[in-house]
Amino acid sequence: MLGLSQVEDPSMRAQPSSAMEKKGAGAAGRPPPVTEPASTVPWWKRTTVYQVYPRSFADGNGDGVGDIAGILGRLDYLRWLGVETIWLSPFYESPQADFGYDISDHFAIAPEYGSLADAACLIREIHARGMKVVFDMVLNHTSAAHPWFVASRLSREDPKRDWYIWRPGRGSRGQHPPNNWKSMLGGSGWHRDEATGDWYWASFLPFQPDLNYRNPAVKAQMLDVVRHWLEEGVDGLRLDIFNAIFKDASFCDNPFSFRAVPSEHNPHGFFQRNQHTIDHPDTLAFARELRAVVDGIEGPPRFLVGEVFGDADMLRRYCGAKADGLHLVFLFKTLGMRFSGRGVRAVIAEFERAFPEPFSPTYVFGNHDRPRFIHRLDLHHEKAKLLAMLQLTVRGVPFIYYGEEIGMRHHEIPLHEGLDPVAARYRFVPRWLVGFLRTRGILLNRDECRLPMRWDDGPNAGFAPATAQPWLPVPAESPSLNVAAQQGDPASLLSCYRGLLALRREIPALHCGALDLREDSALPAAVVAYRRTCAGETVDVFLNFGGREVELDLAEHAGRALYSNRTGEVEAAVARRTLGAYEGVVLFDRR
Ligand code: TEU
Ligand code: CA
Repeated sequence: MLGLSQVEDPSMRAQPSSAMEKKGAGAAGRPPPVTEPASTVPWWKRTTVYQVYPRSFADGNGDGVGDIAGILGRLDYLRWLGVETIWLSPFYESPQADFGYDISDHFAIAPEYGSLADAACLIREIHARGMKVVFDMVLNHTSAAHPWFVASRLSREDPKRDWYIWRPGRGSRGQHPPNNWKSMLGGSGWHRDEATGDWYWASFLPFQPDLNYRNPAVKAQMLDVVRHWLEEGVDGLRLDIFNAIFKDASFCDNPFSFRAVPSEHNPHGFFQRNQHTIDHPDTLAFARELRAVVDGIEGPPRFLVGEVFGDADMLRRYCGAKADGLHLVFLFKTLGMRFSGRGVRAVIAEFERAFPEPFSPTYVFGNHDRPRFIHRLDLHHEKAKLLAMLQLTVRGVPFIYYGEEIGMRHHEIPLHEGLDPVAARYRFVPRWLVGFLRTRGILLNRDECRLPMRWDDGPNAGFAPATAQPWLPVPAESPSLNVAAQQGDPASLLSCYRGLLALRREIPALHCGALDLREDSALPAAVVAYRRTCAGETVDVFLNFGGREVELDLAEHAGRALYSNRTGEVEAAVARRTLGAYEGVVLFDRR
């Protein structure tokens, strides 16, 4: 068998962490680093990414808030799991009004998460385990508490005035916003400021004023921020609402639209087309400029992944016509994907068409803003295993959101109890509408998908010591919905993820091969089938999205190895005549 058991090392079990003691832990008991397969395909196209939301991952000092020390204590778990790249949501200095997406100092770490030394230690320890690290970067806006904005709002003459987007209001006393532009959350994105009576622009929430990239000093400063963290050893950056960076300089009104609610693949809404506020040609040019900066950094290649919204063709434009823009963009269409043979085939076909080589699609089923996908699967772990098999055998970079590997679900928290500023903004929305939007992939209270990671069945699910009060609730759960319970169970969702991650790592056709989607009328409609090929090696994948057993003659695969998501084991293909409900199989040649 391929080295599927290679990382089978009991010392890699997650342990209740006293992270400080683990910090700087020596090599003793540490698994060997992931060996880089020789390949001409850049690492970031072959990698698997795991998103950590630091506030909710692990609390190292017992104050109820996740922190860097906590993450350090869990790195061996991530290494054991077999993910290759860790993306961390922001932990820079911030008033935490949007839990880190409101930065007040890009060069400092918020004390509740740790220190600069801790961040350096984290980068080092991730690298020591053969993994890569991606930081989150919010270029579009800062916190209103950032010293730049504090200065900017003081007077029209302040040297920092032009660092943000200020306009006089309309009407005789400037009492109306400068134009009709709406923020991404609906309602005017213009906010009048007392000191001068002028209005500033904020694409997201009022305390997140947008920077003015038409001012060369702003651009230069933010490029310095980017360079700084890459030079500190960070392997990539995830770019927050990158589609909003440049606004039209004419400040003309946005045109009317009948669309009420924006969606994953159509960001227009609130009854306007955001023509002048998103996807500006200058933002696309900026993507290329950033790419050049990143490519110019010494050391191993780094990558940029952009959070942008729209249809696949629009998104691809961010990668540059000559693949000279952002390396990757999130494709959120999967979040609304129907769990059916047809639904899945349509998504793969669209991504393959819009992101042919040398571009690469991404496969995302959740993040810190979205409902947890497992609810679309009726909390069914066998369905989740099939989804994992799709995500980890298809062509594209998979992004796994923490907890997906154990089937963590979201829990309903009423808007008025929400700590999320988006929940506060929508606190008068009736409960039925909140529920409806949730089924449509929109979370008005994002606390629901940010609940503490479930490490074990003990107090606070092992996220924080028993005496601590976690920042978000730790709801009662089934005793098997945690890492410790599932690590010991070969039939668990966690074991399935781990097996698939190993398979993907070890078979080049899976992590860098071409994909051929089979549109074969002889196949049952519920079955999605594709072939991955790389340097003469072929791997075939069959995924049954139906709840019934289907016939599948694998005679032509006689002699090959077969890996099933149901057993997590490798068997001989020849004996197979059927695929069970929600069963997926990967067929490959043993070496
Ligand atoms: O999110 C941008 C965004 O538009 C959505 O994902 C939004 O959070 C969601 O539709 C609300 O229901 C990014 C970050 O991912 C998010 O956490 C930040 O709050 C936001 O930007 C501002 O920085
Ligand atoms: Ca803490």
